[in-house]
Amino acid sequence: MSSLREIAESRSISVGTCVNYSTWKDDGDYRNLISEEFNMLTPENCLKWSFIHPEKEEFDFEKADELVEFARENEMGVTGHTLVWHMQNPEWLGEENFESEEVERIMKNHIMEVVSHYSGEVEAWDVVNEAVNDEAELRESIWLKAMGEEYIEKAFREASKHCDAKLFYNDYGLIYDTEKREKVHQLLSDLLDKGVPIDGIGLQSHFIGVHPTSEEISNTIEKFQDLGLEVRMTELDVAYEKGKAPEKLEEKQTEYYRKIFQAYLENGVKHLCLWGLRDSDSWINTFQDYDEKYSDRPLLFGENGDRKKSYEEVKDSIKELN
Ligand code: 9MR
Repeated sequence: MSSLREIAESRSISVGTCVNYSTWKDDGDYRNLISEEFNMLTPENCLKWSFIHPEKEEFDFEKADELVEFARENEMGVTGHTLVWHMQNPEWLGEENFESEEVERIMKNHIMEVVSHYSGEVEAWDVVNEAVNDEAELRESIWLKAMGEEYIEKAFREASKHCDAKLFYNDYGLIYDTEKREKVHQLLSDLLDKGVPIDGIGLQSHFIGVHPTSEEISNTIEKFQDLGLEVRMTELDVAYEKGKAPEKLEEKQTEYYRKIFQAYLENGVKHLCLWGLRDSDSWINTFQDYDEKYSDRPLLFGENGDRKKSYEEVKDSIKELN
């Protein structure tokens, strides 16, 4: 039987998952399943600042290099996640009270070092991640504080100087939170008018507890495509709120997975990435109290690596493409 990867490749589609470095290092089954079933990967954490830039004058590329090498050996694309974010930053960045000019210099230097290190290897970068908060305002961060809104533009311009990778803005909630969507749309539209080099938008699809309709997914994709942006599905998982989880959870989830893929694929989205391989690998299991709030089976593979029904549905939805 053909794998998800084979079906996707026969339709020129990229399907990916995020990859956790420690699990990857320790678990051969994890590695095999990833290279068998996916043709794209996103390092889950090890390209983030706290891992790759642990001290002001020190970069540590070792772990991410191993994942990139694995991707190369297995002919998989790599998405770089992420260059500028408010989370998972190293302590040194917050400890010293850097002047604004210094913060800008540090940010640009980080982008230059990391992006040039992976030039030709990373196919797309999440340059700026989650710059807008749940109140649909620019999110407080060391970057906003030092540079104002211009940090976003500066980050994209810097990245474009050092690689030919596609440059993405990546965020969550844009499909079901209309205010946030409007804000991000306006932001990107203004940046594009100014000639800022942005190639696309990653729609994180953490449908934890919220399940947008196919129409909402389609409308969101179209809205950003109308700006001339490439839309990618990033970070997909489907978890129900405990207590509100439907009785026939697996059936519902399977149905929903199919709908999501159909909506993205029908709108011409060619890169689709899940946020985790097996249910037991999901970030939801260890993030804050999410494991108590949400059902613990959000992905396509069960904890033993068994292929769930949603896996089959996803494959079928790609097969339907001509
Ligand atoms: O999956 C990541 C988890 O291992 C980290 O602890 C967490 C820290 O915030 O980040 C998770 O990944 C996030 C991604 O980088 C950005 N979008 C939301 C993802 C889930 O929180």
